Amino acid sequence: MSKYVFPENFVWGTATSSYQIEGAANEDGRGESIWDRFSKTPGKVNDGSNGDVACDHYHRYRDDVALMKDLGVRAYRFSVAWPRVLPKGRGATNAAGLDFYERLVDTLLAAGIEPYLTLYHWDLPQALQDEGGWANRATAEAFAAYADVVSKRLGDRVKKWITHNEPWCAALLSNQIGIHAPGLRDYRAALSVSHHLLLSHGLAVPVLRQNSPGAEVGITLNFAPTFPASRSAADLDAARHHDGYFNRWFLDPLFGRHYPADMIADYIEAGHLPPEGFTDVRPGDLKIIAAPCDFLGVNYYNRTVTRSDKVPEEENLPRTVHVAPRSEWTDMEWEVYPDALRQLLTRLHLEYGPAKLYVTENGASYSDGPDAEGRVRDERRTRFLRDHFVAARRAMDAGVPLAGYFVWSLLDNFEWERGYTQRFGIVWVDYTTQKRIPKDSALWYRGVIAANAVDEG
Ligand code: PNW
Repeated sequence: MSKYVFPENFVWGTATSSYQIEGAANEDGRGESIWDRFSKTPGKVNDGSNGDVACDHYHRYRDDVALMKDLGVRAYRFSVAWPRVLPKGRGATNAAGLDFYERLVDTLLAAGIEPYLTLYHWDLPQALQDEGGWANRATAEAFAAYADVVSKRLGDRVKKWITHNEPWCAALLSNQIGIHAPGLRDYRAALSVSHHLLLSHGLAVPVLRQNSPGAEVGITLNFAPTFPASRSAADLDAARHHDGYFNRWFLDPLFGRHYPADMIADYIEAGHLPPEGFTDVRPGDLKIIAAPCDFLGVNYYNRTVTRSDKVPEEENLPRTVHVAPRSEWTDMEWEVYPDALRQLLTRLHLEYGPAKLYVTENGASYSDGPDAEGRVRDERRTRFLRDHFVAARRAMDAGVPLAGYFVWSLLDNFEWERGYTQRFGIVWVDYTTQKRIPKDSALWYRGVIAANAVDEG
């Protein structure tokens, strides 16, 4: 059995987001968000639920911070609900909303837990959606003004800022595939959204630096490392396209390149962009988007194996590479494939060279609940986390400047279009009583943090 020791000061954390845990959706002046509207539209969330109550964290944040303290967690990544702070998205601020995040931050600091604050984890004020949402360039300006309000209030105490969580989801999953709020299916609009999200990030970076001296500022992307199903030219091209769609489309402009030319060509050919190209990009935008950051946040859950739909499967077979047998899948039907995390971190380091990286989300949905003694034996989650920690540690051996790791999620919570049917927490939540039970994986995680090391099982 080998022991993987992590560097001193490695940041062990947990992560959540506002709409998924807070509840109190109609309290203390919070405005409506696109997720309130979406989840209350019949047919959008598979169990018909919404975030009105969720984990009631808005009222129980002190207990939740105490829980983290007990686990020895050093850092907590959470998000601010924009409509709590600015109910209409811009203009008048809501004092009670800012007060809540100030209480949360002060409670964290008193517990010795460093706040990592995400400004946008998908709960756009509905009032801004009514003006076109992120497809409207003005929303990027509104975001910078919102960043200003939050960082003016908290910038003396919060020193880690994440502008956006997963712009691929906020753009494509939400506006092209349409299974997240606002639930549109319009490829062209989705690409406009992607640009305005990145632009808003670039506009916010200098604002955060100004209001929070000495802070680290970054952005979190979600990644799907892409593997072609075979060595056929068609499958390789499908992998190139998927990598461009999911990963490079966001990475390239953030790291000072143009949007990928191969993707612009594919999109023009498919009619997703006009023949003139990506006309949303105005002179100067790319420079704004490429504002130097202190870190890149990496959310990793699974890989993608791509197979071209242009070629009959049989024709690929003679050159098919070995695709690992699907040893295990989580309840999300996501393949468990830890080594892709090592490969992903190494690739990001070699091809883009961010100053620093954090895994800002990684975790697994498994339904295991309390047994007769009230204990949650979620061995599969422990194994999942352990194998991914080892993969990350091996990337660090190869020189990747990984500074921390945030487990998704602290609590079972509202899993978007899957409602409460998926449980990602290392802490069980009983949604009737709001009782929390640290699962076995949480107790195991406490040991990892205390030892600053993982034993390979
Ligand atoms: C992330 N995909 O969402 C989010 O940041 C979390 O809020 C969420 O709870 C967590 O992962 C688990 O789902 C994703 O389709 C949703 O590739 C969908 C995808 C990726 C990430």
